Amino acid sequence: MKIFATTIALLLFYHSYSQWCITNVGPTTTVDSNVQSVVLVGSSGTINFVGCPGVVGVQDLTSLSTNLNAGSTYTISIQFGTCDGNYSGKGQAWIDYNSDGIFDPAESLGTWEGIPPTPLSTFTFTVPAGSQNGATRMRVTQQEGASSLPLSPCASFAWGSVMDFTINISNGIDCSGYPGDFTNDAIAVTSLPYTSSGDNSICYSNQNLVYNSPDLYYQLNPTPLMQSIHVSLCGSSFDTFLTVVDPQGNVLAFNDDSDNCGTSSELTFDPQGQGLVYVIVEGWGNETGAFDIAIDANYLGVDENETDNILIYPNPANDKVTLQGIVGQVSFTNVDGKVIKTIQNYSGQSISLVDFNPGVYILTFSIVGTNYSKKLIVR
Ligand SMILES: [Ca+2]
Ligand SMILES: [Ca+2]
Ligand SMILES: [Ca+2]
Repeated sequence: MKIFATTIALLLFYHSYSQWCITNVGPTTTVDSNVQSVVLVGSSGTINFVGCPGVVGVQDLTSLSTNLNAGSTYTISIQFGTCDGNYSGKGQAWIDYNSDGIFDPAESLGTWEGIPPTPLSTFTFTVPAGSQNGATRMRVTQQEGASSLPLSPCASFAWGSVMDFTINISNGIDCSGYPGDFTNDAIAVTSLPYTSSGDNSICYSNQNLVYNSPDLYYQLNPTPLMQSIHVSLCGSSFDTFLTVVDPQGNVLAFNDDSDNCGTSSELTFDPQGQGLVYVIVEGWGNETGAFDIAIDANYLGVDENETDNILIYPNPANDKVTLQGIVGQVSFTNVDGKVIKTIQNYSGQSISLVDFNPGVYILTFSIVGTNYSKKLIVR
């Protein structure tokens, strides 16, 4: 029931539903105002489209494409006009340069307003040097009766056009070095505690549809000894949103704003019984930027309170560790529950850790007949 309830809660604050907003967008009728032509000569290839008759919704012209180079300047010629009667309207075009599925205001090529017939509109634009290589979309829209500019690329209205074309960008950013775009490419968290940093403002797309903001996917496999897992984005540069899901998409936990660190997100979830889980980092709304992520776990049977006179140093440890206040049998267990090392008669000597992989280990020992566990981190 908990999973069901949180899934419903998430559905309630979905804002829009797809990359490039292609559903419930555009004109609801085919008559009157319409884009009559679009010409864009690229570095190679040309888009040369003649409009009319009108099309309801987003007119999918993504089979038409041209190639643009990041850093170069081009001119697009658009005839805002009509397929029938002439009425006042406004027009605009965008290219999704960072390929995040959002036509951002900063990605506008130019605007038009008037009552057709008006002269051909020519927008000269420079493809930003930081654009993402590969295929992305250009949208050209004309909206009859629109009250103000800029237009929304995702608006639904009665008369006009919304046309999508394909733009292939070269000489920009190669995103092959930016893993984590989706589950098939998730960043593997192989040991806890884990700290890293990321940035969703380039090379990531909107896959987790809670918000339009592009997301980064991390994956981890909780082990049976993990009692709870804590994920923190505290210290991030923008308003973050955090979700944990299982491979079926069931939401295990989510958080918008932490009690501890403002608009950054933070959560704790119960990994018991879970296999693979995905931790998804995105922004609130369209927000993007740099973030810090920290993931740590609490372990079953680790009592940190009742053994104050026990000292494990250094902790985290590198190649050796010393246990103060412990004599007798000591065992080291990894987070999979496997005993890695047992010392029968420990008496304060330095213990070599050269055979230990980096990670979390549980030390178990007994004092006057009571068993205790303590956590040791090997770096
Ligand atoms: Ca964009
Ligand atoms: Ca998202
Ligand atoms: Ca937030």
